[in-house]
Amino acid sequence: MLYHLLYPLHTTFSVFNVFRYITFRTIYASLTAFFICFLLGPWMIRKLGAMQVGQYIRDDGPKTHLDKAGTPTMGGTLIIISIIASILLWSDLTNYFVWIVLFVTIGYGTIGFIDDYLMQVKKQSKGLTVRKKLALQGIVALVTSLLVYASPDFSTQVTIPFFKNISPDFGWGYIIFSAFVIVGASNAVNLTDGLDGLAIGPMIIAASTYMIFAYVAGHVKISDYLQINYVIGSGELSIFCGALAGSGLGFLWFNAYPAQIFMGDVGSLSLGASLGTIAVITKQEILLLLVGGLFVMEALSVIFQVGFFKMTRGKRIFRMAPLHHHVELKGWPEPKVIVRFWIIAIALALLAMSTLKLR
Ligand code: 57M
Repeated sequence: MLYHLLYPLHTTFSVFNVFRYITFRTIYASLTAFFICFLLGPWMIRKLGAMQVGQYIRDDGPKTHLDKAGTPTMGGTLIIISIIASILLWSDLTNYFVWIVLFVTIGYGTIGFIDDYLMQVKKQSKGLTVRKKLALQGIVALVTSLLVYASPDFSTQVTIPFFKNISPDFGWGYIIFSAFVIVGASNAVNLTDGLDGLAIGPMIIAASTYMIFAYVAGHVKISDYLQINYVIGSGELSIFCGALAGSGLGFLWFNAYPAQIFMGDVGSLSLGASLGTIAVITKQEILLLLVGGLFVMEALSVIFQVGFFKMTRGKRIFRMAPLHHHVELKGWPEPKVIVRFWIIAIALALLAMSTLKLR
């Protein structure tokens, strides 16, 4: 809104010209989302505490988690509110992609909210069944993918990192592929969200990385110079990535070990889905495997553990899946696991950024 209200004034006051720049609006979108989370965090924690929206802790996990019982959860609601407010203030609201990413964020946030609400407020032990949750995720992902596919001139070619000459065209199959990326990203972030700051840290890193990719993909000259797919209008998504990273930082203030609040499914599902959608729109779909490599590692540890468990009727590869539980049970203290996993996420993001030149 600020963009629409203030930029037109540049003809009279040249200072308002600054609102035209994506870089300027990205920085202020990050700061706006950060301050909303940071300032409303204490109120949210009190409110959720008063409503007794406290985390139930399973007793079959690492015993160190039992002390966390009653920690307010569903903090993801604040993350989503801060992102929406910041985007409405700083984005070009005529941009089609901004609305698509808002749609998927709110859609997955609603699925997560229902699940959390059933478990934490209504005190139903299971929340939504896995089937119902996956079906809802699939529907929102397919609608999102259709909207992306329908955008003018959108290429259905998939970018293969490090190989600029290989980019298979999936045609209409791109809709299925993109829905798979969105559902996968959302669930991988959800599985990672099991230690204080473990999901939000790598989320900030991934959002900051895609902030650069979105800017490059939306810039006709830089994308041409770096031989990256030019996606008209995608630059505006750097502002979205900025809001994601900013709200993540504001949330991390309270979610840092020892956490005063958890994000809940409302946070983890929506953040993962928005990241997946941004990867699709910026045509860096496969690169998400590197940018979000930590989420991938965690998800793979579950896939291998469950597969092996079923095949061998009860044998395990890891002491417990996801991977963070395995290392916890090996004796790594929680803060060490968190920081080491962040280090891995940063290293993978740097590797992903090298694809801007190595191709
Ligand atoms: C949600 N939720 C956390 C919090 C957070 C298939 C299977 C691997 C699924 C997996 C699962 O259910 N994963 C998804 C993980 C939970 O956190 C809540 O959930 C939200 C995210 N959705 O925001 O509201 C707990 O995580 C801890 N936590 C923190 N700090 C945070 O900032 O400490 C979360 C956020 C919280 C808190 O303790 O209560 C969770 O872990 O439940 N299931 C599992 O991860 C289970 N693994 C398992 O069963 N492994 C089996 C294999 C064969 C499937 C095995 O390896 O043998 C483990 N999780 C738990 N106990 N809690 C193991 C048992």
